[in-house]
Amino acid sequence: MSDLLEAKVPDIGNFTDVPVIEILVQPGDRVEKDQGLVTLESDKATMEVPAPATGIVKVLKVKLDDTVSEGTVIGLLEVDSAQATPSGDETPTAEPAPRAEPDVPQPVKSEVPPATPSAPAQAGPREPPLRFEAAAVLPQQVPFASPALRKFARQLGVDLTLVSGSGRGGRIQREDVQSFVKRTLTGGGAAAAGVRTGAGLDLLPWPQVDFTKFGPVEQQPLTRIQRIAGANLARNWAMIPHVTQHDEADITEMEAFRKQLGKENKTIKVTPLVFLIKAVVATLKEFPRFNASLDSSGETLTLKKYFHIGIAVDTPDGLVVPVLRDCDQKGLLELAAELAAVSVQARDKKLGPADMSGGCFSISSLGGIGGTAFTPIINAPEVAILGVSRSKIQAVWNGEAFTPRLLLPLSLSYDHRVIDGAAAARFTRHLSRTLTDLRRILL
Ligand code: CAO
Repeated sequence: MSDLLEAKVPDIGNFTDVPVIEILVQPGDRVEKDQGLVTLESDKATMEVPAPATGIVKVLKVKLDDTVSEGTVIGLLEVDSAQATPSGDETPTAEPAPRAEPDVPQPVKSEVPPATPSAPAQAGPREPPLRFEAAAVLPQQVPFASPALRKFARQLGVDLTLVSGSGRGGRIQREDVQSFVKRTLTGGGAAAAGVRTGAGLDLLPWPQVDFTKFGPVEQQPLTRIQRIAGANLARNWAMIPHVTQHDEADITEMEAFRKQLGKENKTIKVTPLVFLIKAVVATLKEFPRFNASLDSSGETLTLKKYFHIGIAVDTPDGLVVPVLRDCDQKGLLELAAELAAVSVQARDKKLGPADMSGGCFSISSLGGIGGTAFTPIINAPEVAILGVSRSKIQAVWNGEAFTPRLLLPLSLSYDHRVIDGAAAARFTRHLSRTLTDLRRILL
């Protein structure tokens, strides 16, 4: 006696069109109730769609890279009629939340005669299947890790919510679990790690508001880039004690030189940003602590002897930060050409992970748009970021008279665990002087 049972994507919160990244079973495979059938990956969480009952996979209805939403049928399972109405004995040890009747998977086709009257399948009430809790798959709560990695962590008894991921988009890697175990064994402890990952932050739940009560609304899902960038920004803002030091640089002479270069080089557009890159590199050489990364234990600083600068680029899909490598070894024109190329690549969505990794320090320039100052968020694990606003001619007192000078606003956000306020003020002063007198780049 058997039924075909639809295995559907359960409630996965507000996520829709989530890609299938792994097929865990094949037609003909026998699966246990709650065993994963496929893995879905939202921008920050992986989740398995569980088998609704023990049985044989008859049909798989999705393939790799298909996108699915709540209710999408993943496949059909052949289950015996008794299985289709499991008894309480089969309840897994995990705490399944009770479900209302509509969530019980319904047999779609009966290939066999109905069960005998004595069969419990027809007699007793159906036990609800394991609830796939939406809250459990929200990015903030589910570790971003592959099923294999989660299995590895389970074997070691590691709670992945306490582990920081070093992979792309915060994905947890095998080495992250290994170093977590090492830290725990050597006294770092889960509690310390928990605080550092934000697990110890006792935050209020996000306010749930029905905006339609107040007026017409429209919902717009964030793009994938926005969601990934958002998760990183939120972590960096919550975990790094930011302070922003504001300053300004007199770039009157720099601007005259830039205009001169523009006349001489019609093919390459030289914007103030390339001067900033060179001046930042010269300043990082003077202040090596700014060209560094703090490890996840918060105990060791890695000072870098190379100068790879990340540049925040605004694209229609959201913010990306490509990295220009070895900026100390490149001239203004070479950097200008590279900056133009990566900006185009970013806007054409052609940047790969390698193009956006390895940065030492980032610059976010809003000078082309406007503004007088802002507070950029540090791009972890870097320890500082420079925000640049729009330059403006201002009257500056030179000791004898007011003279018109072009002043460029600078906003340096820094990690106060690594950098003191006085060091930050010295950094921006040095940067300002370098921009005012570019010969200092040669020092
Ligand atoms: N003051 C005055 N003018 C400035 C300036 C500044 N600080 N910076 C740039 N400009 C001018 C440029 O000279 C150019 O003018 P011309 O066309 O007359 O020469 C114009 O503004 C436009 O510059 P641009 O923005 O195209 O070029 P850029 O090299 O300055 O910047 C890039 C390139 C890719 C960084 C930029 O296009 C961009 O995406 N900026 C946004 C970054 C961002 O979103 N940061 C926020 C991150 S935090 O949310």
